[in-house]
Amino acid sequence: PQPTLAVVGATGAVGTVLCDLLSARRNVWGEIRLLASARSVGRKVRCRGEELTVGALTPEAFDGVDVAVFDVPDEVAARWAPIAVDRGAVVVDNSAAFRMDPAVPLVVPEINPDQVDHRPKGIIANANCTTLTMIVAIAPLHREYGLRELVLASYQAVSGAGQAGVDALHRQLGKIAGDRVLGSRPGDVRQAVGDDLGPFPAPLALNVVPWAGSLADHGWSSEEMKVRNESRKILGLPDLKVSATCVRVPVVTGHSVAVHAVFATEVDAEGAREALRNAPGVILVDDPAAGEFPMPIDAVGTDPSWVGRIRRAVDDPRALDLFVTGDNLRKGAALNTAQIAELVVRPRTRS
Ligand code: 2RA
Repeated sequence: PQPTLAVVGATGAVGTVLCDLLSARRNVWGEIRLLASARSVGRKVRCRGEELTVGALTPEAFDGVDVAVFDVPDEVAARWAPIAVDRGAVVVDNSAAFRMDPAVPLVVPEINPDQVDHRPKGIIANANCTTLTMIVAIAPLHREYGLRELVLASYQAVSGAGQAGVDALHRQLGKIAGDRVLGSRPGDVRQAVGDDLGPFPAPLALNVVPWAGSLADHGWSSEEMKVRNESRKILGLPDLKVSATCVRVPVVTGHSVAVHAVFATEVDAEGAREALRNAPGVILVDDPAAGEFPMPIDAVGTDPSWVGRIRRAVDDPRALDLFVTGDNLRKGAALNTAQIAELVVRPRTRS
C-alpha cells in the first residue's frame, strides 16, 4: 500500500502551499490526512483534486501515519512532534524547534539527501526559508571552490511572517494608495499607516525594515543567527564565517539574498555560472545587459532558487558577489518538506 502522509498546520500559509504542491507533484502518497488547531477543524481543503476535511491534532490522529509534515509554530512542533514519533510516524518539521539538535538532521535534498536516513529521534528538520533560498545556490560553489566565508544581506518578503504579514502589507498599501507626496517628510509614512503594523516593528509600505525574528545575543536577530548556524550545519562547515543582516521589504512572496562569498581558491564568474547551470534546484538568470536578473515578482510560484548578478569581487580574486531569489513558501518551506518526505518513503534498491 502507498504510505500515509499527515500535514499538521494544513490551513496556515505554508500548509496551504504544501497542499497545492502535493496536487502537482508525482503522487507517492496513499491517504493524506490534514490536521490543524481547533479553530480550523472541519474546514475543507482541496488536495490532489479531492476535498479533504481538516481533522483535530490528537495523538490518535497519527496512528497509521508514515510521515507527518509539521508547519506550525516552534512550541507546537516541540510538543507534538515527539507524540507523532511515538505513534510511529517520521516527522519532517519546518519549525526551528529541532534544527540545531545534533540528533536531528537538517536536510536539503539537493545537498545532503543521505542524512534523511540518520534520524535517531525520528525527526528531520527543514531549514529556515532565508537559509534555504541561499544555500541551494551556495553548495555547488562550495563544491567547486571551497567556501570560507559568507557576508550577506537578505530582502525578505512579508509572507515569511505568515498570512498576518501579507494582510498587514496590503492594508498599509491600501491606506497610502494615491498619496503622491508620502515618503518625502520624516514620519509621514508612520502617520499614514498608524499603529496597524501587523507582525512587524515598523511600517512595511514604502519602507524597508532591518529586522526579522526576535532579539538574540549582542544585537543580532534570531533570523541572522539561524542563517549562520543552519548554513554551517547543512554544509558540514562548523567553522564557516557568516555575517548576515536580515531585512524585511514590501514584497509579498520571494526572499532575496545579496551574497559576498569568499572561497579557498581563486574563482571566476564564468566557472561559477557553469557550476550553477548544472546544479539541481537552481536556475541561472544572469544577463543584466538584457535586463535579466533574479527577482521575486518572477520567482514567486516557482520551485528553484534563481541566481544572477554573478561577479568576481573587484578586490579579492577568491570572492564572488551574487544575488539569489526564491519562493520562501515553496523551496523556503513547503517544497523542501515535500521533497524530504518523498525521500523518506522512496523505494530502496537492494544492495
Ligand atoms: C521569515 N524566515 O521570513 C522567517 C519565516 N520562517 O520571517
